Amino acid sequence: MDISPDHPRYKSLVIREKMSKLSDQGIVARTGLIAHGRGEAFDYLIGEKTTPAAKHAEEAIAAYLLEAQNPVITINGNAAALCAEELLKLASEVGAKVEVNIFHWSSERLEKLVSYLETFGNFEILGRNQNAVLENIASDRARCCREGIYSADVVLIPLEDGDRAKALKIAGKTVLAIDLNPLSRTSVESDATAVDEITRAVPNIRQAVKDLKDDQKRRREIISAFDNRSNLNESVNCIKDNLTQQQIF
Ligand code: PTJ
Repeated sequence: MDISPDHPRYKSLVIREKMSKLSDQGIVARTGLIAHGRGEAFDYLIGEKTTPAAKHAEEAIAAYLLEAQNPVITINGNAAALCAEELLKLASEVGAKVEVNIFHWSSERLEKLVSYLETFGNFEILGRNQNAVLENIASDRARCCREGIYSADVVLIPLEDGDRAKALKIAGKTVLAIDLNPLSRTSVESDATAVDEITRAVPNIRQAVKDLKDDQKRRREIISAFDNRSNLNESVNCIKDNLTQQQIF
């Protein structure tokens, strides 16, 4: 489909087309398109920009990743379609492993996603050999890699469902999320949630990694001062403010 760059929602339409194509290829789950729509709706409500609260959470996520002993970034169909290259760059900058972990599970889809990520360069992608099971999770999403998610101390889970965020917490991990919905179980369960669109959030986290790389004292201060619940409240307040300012009639 030809999309005119003059269209006021050009970027959104281009991304939708890409998601749709990758859904045909089996990279994005069909319900991933619905999840994307929910994300777009929340992005509208927060004003389609990084809020000060999101910036603050992105700094905390960078600090947690740099302080981790064994960080892992998990990638599902939506995250791969929207932000693969940036997520892989972030992983190499913080020394994190990358593991494909999907909700709509089939060995064929897992292979497709791992192979898709491998086309972005010389990155090691975990996921083909799921030899461990995360407890307290009912779906196939419990399958994971012993050398990846299973043994990680800090896990970044972009665009995740709430069950898995909770299971990772119960397993004693520090959970970092990117989720446009400040009310989602994932957002609430996590230790730090960036309520931001993934393609804005990941470059911001990468910038914060650059800024904090050589400053462990500052990283520790950021982590100890960060309160996810009050940060989420700030995002909710931002939505409220946006709505009260938009008096259409
Ligand atoms: O590839 P799979 O099989 O692992 O499936 C992936 C999806 C995303 C379908 C699966 O994890 C799922 O169903 O997720 P949920 O429960 O719909 O949660 C996804 C969350 O991501 C929702 O809270 C959305 O608001 C949020 N979201 C969607 N698009 C974006 C987003 N957050 C940030 N940036 C986005 N572009």
